[in-house]
Amino acid sequence: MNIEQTLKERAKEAETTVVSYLPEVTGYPKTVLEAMEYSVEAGGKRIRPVLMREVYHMCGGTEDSLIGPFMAAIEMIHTYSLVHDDLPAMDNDEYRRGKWTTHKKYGEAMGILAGDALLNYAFETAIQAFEAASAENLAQTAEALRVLARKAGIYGMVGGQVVDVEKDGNFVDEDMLLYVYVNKTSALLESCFMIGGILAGCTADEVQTLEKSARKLGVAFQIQDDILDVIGDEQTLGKPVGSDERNEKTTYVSLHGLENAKAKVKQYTEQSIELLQAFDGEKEFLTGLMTWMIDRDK
Ligand code: GRG
Repeated sequence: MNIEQTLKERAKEAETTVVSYLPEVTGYPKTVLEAMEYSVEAGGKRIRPVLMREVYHMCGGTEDSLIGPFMAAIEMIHTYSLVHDDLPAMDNDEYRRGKWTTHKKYGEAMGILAGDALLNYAFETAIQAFEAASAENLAQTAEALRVLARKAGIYGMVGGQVVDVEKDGNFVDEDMLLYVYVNKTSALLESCFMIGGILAGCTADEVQTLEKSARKLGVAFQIQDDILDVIGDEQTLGKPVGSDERNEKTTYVSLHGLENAKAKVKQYTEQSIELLQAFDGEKEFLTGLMTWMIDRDK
Protein backbone atom coordinates (compact mmCIF):
# COMPACT_ATOMS: atom_id res chain seq x y z
CA MET A 1 0.00 0.00 0.00
CA ASN A 2 1.25 3.50 -0.86
CA ILE A 3 0.79 5.24 2.51
CA GLU A 4 1.39 8.79 1.28
CA GLN A 5 -1.10 8.39 -1.57
CA THR A 6 -3.72 6.82 0.71
CA LEU A 7 -3.14 9.53 3.32
CA LYS A 8 -3.72 12.16 0.65
CA GLU A 9 -7.09 10.59 -0.22
CA ARG A 10 -8.19 10.07 3.40
CA ALA A 11 -7.00 13.55 4.41
CA LYS A 12 -9.06 15.05 1.59
CA GLU A 13 -12.13 13.16 2.80
CA ALA A 14 -11.46 14.25 6.40
CA GLU A 15 -11.05 17.84 5.25
CA THR A 16 -14.40 17.73 3.44
CA THR A 17 -16.00 16.46 6.66
CA VAL A 18 -14.34 19.15 8.80
CA VAL A 19 -15.22 21.99 6.41
CA SER A 20 -18.84 20.78 6.18
CA TYR A 21 -19.25 21.47 9.91
CA LEU A 22 -17.80 25.00 9.84
CA PRO A 23 -20.27 27.81 10.58
CA GLU A 24 -21.54 30.05 7.79
CA VAL A 25 -19.55 33.26 7.26
CA THR A 26 -22.31 35.79 7.77
CA GLY A 27 -23.72 38.44 10.11
CA TYR A 28 -22.03 40.99 12.40
CA PRO A 29 -19.25 38.65 13.64
CA LYS A 30 -18.36 37.87 10.01
CA THR A 31 -14.68 38.73 10.47
CA VAL A 32 -14.10 36.12 13.13
CA LEU A 33 -16.11 33.52 11.17
CA GLU A 34 -13.88 34.24 8.18
CA ALA A 35 -10.77 33.97 10.38
CA MET A 36 -11.98 30.57 11.65
CA GLU A 37 -12.47 29.37 8.09
CA TYR A 38 -9.10 30.80 7.01
CA SER A 39 -7.33 28.97 9.86
CA VAL A 40 -8.97 25.60 9.20
CA GLU A 41 -8.67 25.83 5.42
CA ALA A 42 -5.01 26.95 5.53
CA GLY A 43 -4.02 23.28 5.15
CA GLY A 44 -2.31 20.78 7.39
CA LYS A 45 -1.90 17.04 7.25
CA ARG A 46 -5.26 16.28 8.94
CA ILE A 47 -3.63 13.34 10.71
CA ARG A 48 -5.84 13.62 13.81
CA PRO A 49 -9.25 13.13 12.14
CA VAL A 50 -7.73 10.52 9.81
CA LEU A 51 -6.27 8.57 12.75
CA MET A 52 -9.57 8.85 14.64
CA ARG A 53 -11.55 7.36 11.77
CA GLU A 54 -9.00 4.60 11.14
CA VAL A 55 -9.13 3.53 14.80
CA TYR A 56 -12.96 3.67 14.72
CA HIS A 57 -12.99 1.37 11.67
CA MET A 58 -10.31 -0.94 13.12
CA CYS A 59 -12.53 -1.36 16.19
CA GLY A 60 -15.57 -2.19 14.07
CA GLY A 61 -17.27 1.23 13.85
CA THR A 62 -19.33 1.87 10.72
CA GLU A 63 -21.40 5.02 11.34
CA ASP A 64 -19.78 7.97 9.57
CA SER A 65 -22.49 10.26 10.97
CA LEU A 66 -21.38 9.37 14.52
CA ILE A 67 -17.62 9.76 14.07
CA GLY A 68 -17.87 12.76 11.67
CA PRO A 69 -18.71 15.43 14.27
CA PHE A 70 -15.81 14.24 16.45
CA MET A 71 -13.41 14.28 13.47
CA ALA A 72 -14.40 17.87 12.78
CA ALA A 73 -14.16 18.77 16.47
CA ILE A 74 -10.62 17.45 16.93
CA GLU A 75 -9.33 19.33 13.89
CA MET A 76 -11.01 22.54 15.15
CA ILE A 77 -9.31 22.08 18.54
CA HIS A 78 -5.95 21.36 16.88
CA THR A 79 -6.38 24.46 14.71
CA TYR A 80 -7.26 26.68 17.68
CA SER A 81 -4.13 25.45 19.48
CA LEU A 82 -1.95 26.42 16.52
CA VAL A 83 -3.66 29.83 16.15
CA HIS A 84 -3.06 30.61 19.84
CA ASP A 85 0.46 29.12 19.81
CA ASP A 86 1.38 31.54 17.00
CA LEU A 87 0.16 34.64 18.89
CA PRO A 88 2.64 37.36 19.94
CA ALA A 89 2.25 36.33 23.60
CA MET A 90 3.36 32.79 22.75
CA ASP A 91 5.60 31.94 19.77
CA ASN A 92 4.93 35.16 17.83
CA ASP A 93 5.06 33.46 14.43
CA GLU A 94 4.11 35.21 11.21
CA TYR A 95 3.86 32.21 8.93
CA ARG A 96 2.35 28.77 9.22
CA ARG A 97 1.88 26.24 6.43
CA GLY A 98 3.34 28.83 4.06
CA LYS A 99 0.60 31.37 4.81
CA TRP A 100 0.20 34.28 7.20
CA THR A 101 -0.76 33.22 10.69
CA THR A 102 -4.31 34.13 11.68
CA HIS A 103 -3.36 37.09 13.92
CA LYS A 104 -1.02 38.43 11.24
CA LYS A 105 -3.85 38.43 8.71
CA TYR A 106 -6.76 39.49 10.94
CA GLY A 107 -5.06 41.27 13.86
CA GLU A 108 -4.30 40.04 17.34
CA ALA A 109 -7.79 40.46 18.82
CA MET A 110 -9.37 38.47 15.98
CA GLY A 111 -6.62 35.83 16.33
CA ILE A 112 -7.50 35.35 19.99
CA LEU A 113 -11.23 35.34 19.25
CA ALA A 114 -10.95 32.97 16.29
CA GLY A 115 -9.09 30.49 18.54
CA ASP A 116 -11.70 30.87 21.28
CA ALA A 117 -14.52 30.48 18.78
CA LEU A 118 -12.96 27.34 17.23
CA LEU A 119 -12.53 25.72 20.63
CA ASN A 120 -16.12 26.41 21.61
CA TYR A 121 -17.52 25.48 18.21
CA ALA A 122 -15.61 22.20 18.39
CA PHE A 123 -17.82 21.20 21.32
CA GLU A 124 -20.99 22.46 19.65
CA THR A 125 -19.98 20.27 16.68
CA ALA A 126 -19.13 17.16 18.72
CA ILE A 127 -22.50 17.46 20.50
CA GLN A 128 -24.16 17.02 17.08
CA ALA A 129 -23.08 13.35 17.31
CA PHE A 130 -25.99 12.86 19.72
CA GLU A 131 -28.34 13.37 16.77
CA ALA A 132 -26.77 10.34 15.05
CA ALA A 133 -26.48 8.25 18.21
CA SER A 134 -28.91 5.40 18.74
CA ALA A 135 -30.29 4.60 22.22
CA GLU A 136 -27.52 2.05 22.86
CA ASN A 137 -24.65 4.37 22.02
CA LEU A 138 -25.81 7.50 23.86
CA ALA A 139 -23.54 6.69 26.82
CA GLN A 140 -20.58 6.07 24.48
CA THR A 141 -21.14 9.43 22.81
CA ALA A 142 -21.18 11.16 26.21
CA GLU A 143 -17.97 9.35 27.20
CA ALA A 144 -16.30 10.38 23.93
CA LEU A 145 -17.24 13.99 24.70
CA ARG A 146 -15.75 13.71 28.19
CA VAL A 147 -12.46 12.40 26.75
CA LEU A 148 -12.37 15.21 24.17
CA ALA A 149 -12.82 17.83 26.90
CA ARG A 150 -10.27 16.33 29.25
CA LYS A 151 -7.46 15.70 26.75
CA ALA A 152 -7.71 19.20 25.29
CA GLY A 153 -7.74 20.90 28.69
CA ILE A 154 -5.62 21.46 31.76
CA TYR A 155 -5.11 17.69 32.24
CA GLY A 156 -4.00 17.47 28.62
CA MET A 157 -2.81 19.85 25.91
CA VAL A 158 -3.31 23.12 27.83
CA GLY A 159 -1.44 21.68 30.83
CA GLY A 160 1.53 20.75 28.62
CA GLN A 161 1.56 24.15 26.96
CA VAL A 162 1.47 25.95 30.34
CA VAL A 163 4.62 24.18 31.54
CA ASP A 164 6.32 24.68 28.18
CA VAL A 165 5.58 28.43 28.20
CA GLU A 166 6.51 28.91 31.86
CA LYS A 167 9.78 27.01 31.58
CA ASP A 168 10.54 28.43 28.15
CA GLY A 169 11.74 25.00 27.11
CA ASN A 170 14.23 24.73 29.97
CA PHE A 171 12.88 21.70 31.79
CA VAL A 172 14.53 20.73 35.01
CA ASP A 173 14.63 16.99 34.34
CA GLU A 174 13.32 14.20 32.17
CA ASP A 175 10.16 13.84 34.22
CA MET A 176 9.12 17.41 33.39
CA LEU A 177 10.20 17.04 29.78
CA LEU A 178 8.04 13.95 29.38
CA TYR A 179 5.13 15.71 31.13
CA VAL A 180 5.23 18.33 28.39
CA TYR A 181 5.57 15.80 25.54
CA VAL A 182 2.77 13.60 26.90
CA ASN A 183 0.41 16.53 27.40
CA LYS A 184 1.25 19.01 24.68
CA THR A 185 1.71 16.48 21.90
CA SER A 186 0.30 13.08 22.91
CA ALA A 187 -2.95 14.19 24.58
CA LEU A 188 -4.84 15.09 21.38
CA LEU A 189 -3.61 11.90 19.68
CA GLU A 190 -4.77 9.94 22.73
CA SER A 191 -8.21 11.51 22.39
CA CYS A 192 -8.33 10.50 18.70
CA PHE A 193 -7.52 6.86 19.45
CA MET A 194 -9.79 6.71 22.51
CA ILE A 195 -12.79 8.38 20.85
CA GLY A 196 -12.46 6.05 17.84
CA GLY A 197 -12.50 3.07 20.22
CA ILE A 198 -15.24 4.37 22.53
CA LEU A 199 -17.66 5.14 19.68
CA ALA A 200 -17.02 1.72 18.16
CA GLY A 201 -18.02 0.08 21.45
CA CYS A 202 -14.60 -0.98 22.82
CA THR A 203 -14.30 -2.16 26.43
CA ALA A 204 -12.63 0.06 29.05
CA ASP A 205 -9.49 -2.12 28.87
CA GLU A 206 -9.33 -1.78 25.11
CA VAL A 207 -9.73 2.01 25.36
CA GLN A 208 -6.85 2.06 27.84
CA THR A 209 -4.70 0.11 25.38
CA LEU A 210 -5.54 2.67 22.68
CA GLU A 211 -4.59 5.49 25.05
CA LYS A 212 -1.21 3.86 25.76
CA SER A 213 -0.57 3.30 22.07
CA ALA A 214 -1.29 6.94 21.21
CA ARG A 215 0.80 8.19 24.13
CA LYS A 216 3.85 6.37 22.80
CA LEU A 217 3.14 7.57 19.28
CA GLY A 218 2.94 11.20 20.46
CA VAL A 219 6.18 11.04 22.44
CA ALA A 220 7.96 9.39 19.49
CA PHE A 221 6.55 12.12 17.18
CA GLN A 222 7.85 14.84 19.51
CA ILE A 223 11.33 13.28 19.96
CA GLN A 224 11.55 13.02 16.17
CA ASP A 225 10.81 16.76 16.12
CA ASP A 226 13.80 17.29 18.45
CA ILE A 227 15.98 15.12 16.21
CA LEU A 228 14.98 17.05 13.07
CA ASP A 229 15.93 20.29 14.80
CA VAL A 230 19.48 18.87 14.98
CA ILE A 231 19.89 16.89 11.75
CA GLY A 232 17.00 18.12 9.58
CA ASP A 233 17.42 19.99 6.33
CA GLU A 234 16.21 23.60 6.50
CA GLN A 235 15.01 23.50 2.91
CA THR A 236 12.96 20.32 3.42
CA LEU A 237 11.65 21.36 6.83
CA GLY A 238 10.77 24.88 5.68
CA LYS A 239 12.03 26.31 8.97
CA PRO A 240 15.43 27.04 10.52
CA VAL A 241 17.16 24.16 12.31
CA GLY A 242 19.31 24.36 15.46
CA SER A 243 16.80 26.57 17.30
CA ASP A 244 16.65 24.30 20.38
CA GLU A 245 20.42 24.53 20.90
CA ARG A 246 20.46 28.30 20.26
CA ASN A 247 17.68 28.78 22.81
CA GLU A 248 19.34 26.32 25.22
CA LYS A 249 16.15 24.25 25.30
CA THR A 250 16.03 20.93 27.10
CA THR A 251 15.05 18.23 24.61
CA TYR A 252 15.31 14.48 24.56
CA VAL A 253 18.38 14.92 22.33
CA SER A 254 20.10 17.38 24.70
CA LEU A 255 19.48 15.03 27.63
CA HIS A 256 20.39 11.71 26.02
CA GLY A 257 22.22 12.41 22.75
CA LEU A 258 21.18 11.83 19.16
CA GLU A 259 21.70 8.08 18.94
CA ASN A 260 19.73 7.36 22.12
CA ALA A 261 16.97 9.66 20.90
CA LYS A 262 16.77 7.80 17.58
CA ALA A 263 16.66 4.47 19.41
CA LYS A 264 13.85 5.78 21.65
CA VAL A 265 11.77 6.90 18.65
CA LYS A 266 12.13 3.44 17.13
CA GLN A 267 11.31 1.69 20.40
CA TYR A 268 8.25 3.87 21.16
CA THR A 269 6.90 3.52 17.62
CA GLU A 270 7.29 -0.25 17.69
CA GLN A 271 5.61 -0.44 21.10
CA SER A 272 2.81 1.84 19.93
CA ILE A 273 2.11 -0.41 16.91
CA GLU A 274 2.57 -3.60 18.96
CA LEU A 275 -0.21 -2.49 21.34
CA LEU A 276 -2.61 -2.37 18.37
CA GLN A 277 -2.03 -6.07 17.68
CA ALA A 278 -4.68 -6.67 20.39
CA PHE A 279 -7.25 -5.50 17.81
CA ASP A 280 -8.34 -7.83 15.01
CA GLY A 281 -9.64 -5.20 12.60
CA GLU A 282 -8.03 -3.84 9.45
CA LYS A 283 -5.00 -1.69 10.36
CA GLU A 284 -2.56 -1.80 7.45
CA PHE A 285 -3.05 1.88 6.62
CA LEU A 286 -3.28 2.91 10.29
CA THR A 287 0.05 1.33 11.26
CA GLY A 288 1.61 2.48 7.98
CA LEU A 289 0.53 6.02 8.78
CA MET A 290 1.95 5.78 12.30
CA THR A 291 5.33 4.72 10.90
CA TRP A 292 5.16 7.47 8.27
CA MET A 293 4.50 10.10 10.96
CA ILE A 294 7.73 9.11 12.70
CA ASP A 295 9.89 8.45 9.63
CA ARG A 296 9.23 11.96 8.34
CA ASP A 297 12.09 14.26 7.42
CA LYS A 298 9.85 17.36 7.58
C1 GRG B 1 -2.18 27.11 22.73
C2 GRG B 1 -3.28 25.59 24.43
C3 GRG B 1 -2.32 25.77 23.33
C4 GRG B 1 -1.60 24.72 22.93
C5 GRG B 1 -0.64 24.75 21.84
C6 GRG B 1 -0.14 22.57 19.37
C7 GRG B 1 0.63 23.32 20.38
C8 GRG B 1 0.05 23.44 21.75
C9 GRG B 1 1.76 23.94 20.06
C10 GRG B 1 2.36 23.94 18.70
C11 GRG B 1 3.80 23.53 18.77
C12 GRG B 1 4.02 22.05 18.71
C13 GRG B 1 5.25 21.59 18.01
C14 GRG B 1 3.19 21.20 19.28
C15 GRG B 1 3.30 19.75 19.30
C16 GRG B 1 2.21 19.13 18.51
C17 GRG B 1 2.48 19.27 17.05
C18 GRG B 1 3.64 18.56 16.46
C19 GRG B 1 1.66 20.00 16.33
C20 GRG B 1 1.75 20.12 14.86
O1 GRG B 1 0.87 19.15 14.34
P1 GRG B 1 0.83 18.73 12.82
O2 GRG B 1 2.23 18.36 12.37
O3 GRG B 1 0.38 20.08 12.11
O4 GRG B 1 -0.21 17.69 12.67
P2 GRG B 1 -0.43 20.28 10.74
O5 GRG B 1 0.02 21.64 10.25
O6 GRG B 1 -0.09 19.20 9.77
O7 GRG B 1 -1.88 20.28 11.10
